[in-house]
Amino acid sequence: MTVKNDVRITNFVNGASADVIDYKLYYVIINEGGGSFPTQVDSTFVAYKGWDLENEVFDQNNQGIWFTYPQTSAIDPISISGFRQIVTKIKTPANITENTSTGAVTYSNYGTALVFIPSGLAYFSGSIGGKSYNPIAFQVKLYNKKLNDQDRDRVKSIYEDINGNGNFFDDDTDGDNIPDFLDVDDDGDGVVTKTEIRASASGVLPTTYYDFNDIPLCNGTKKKHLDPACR
Ligand SMILES: [Ca+2]
Ligand SMILES: [Ca+2]
Ligand SMILES: [Ca+2]
Ligand SMILES: [Ca+2]
Repeated sequence: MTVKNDVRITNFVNGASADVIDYKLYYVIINEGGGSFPTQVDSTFVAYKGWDLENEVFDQNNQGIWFTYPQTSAIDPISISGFRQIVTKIKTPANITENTSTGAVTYSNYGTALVFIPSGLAYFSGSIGGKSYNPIAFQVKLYNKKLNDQDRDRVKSIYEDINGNGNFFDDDTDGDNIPDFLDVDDDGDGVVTKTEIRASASGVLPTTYYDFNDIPLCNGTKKKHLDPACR
């Protein structure tokens, strides 16, 4: 498939990488998986093995490690663009079971793929793997995922890709350059989203996450938190 480099300079809407090249990402889905696809902004628990062109393994994790994008702290592991983009093409396991006596976790029917990543979507001139400007290959296994609410406005990030194109950085309802999934006041009406999505009848703050469908509409059309005409 042809992809763009999704590396960002900032998390603002206009913070995309200056790299506009079309890259070819070659991949083989070994098993699609029996669960569900993660989005760009979900946390993913991934086991992987990476090879360079000399067929040497330069990085490997068999147990799985959590990746969160965008990174929430400097200690989060950094994933490369080609790696991130392939993980959204496979599904989580159909079942995750833990052996209560040994603690061993078994993932059944998880998504796994093999991907060849051109250097522009990999470490580029970085030192990981020690091979600058070389393409690399990864096998990835998606063991689990977690939905996030990056801006803590009680609307899960998966519901903040308003135009539904899989890119969370191009949705900016109020045009203030902060994408909706990172904006505490999505429609810029001065009332924060987590207040605005209160059920209008009770006025009570949701104690758990709202199902997106339960967020009240403004004048029967747009969701309240996305329409500055209602607050
Ligand atoms: Ca949110
Ligand atoms: Ca979008
Ligand atoms: Ca905004
Ligand atoms: Ca608002």
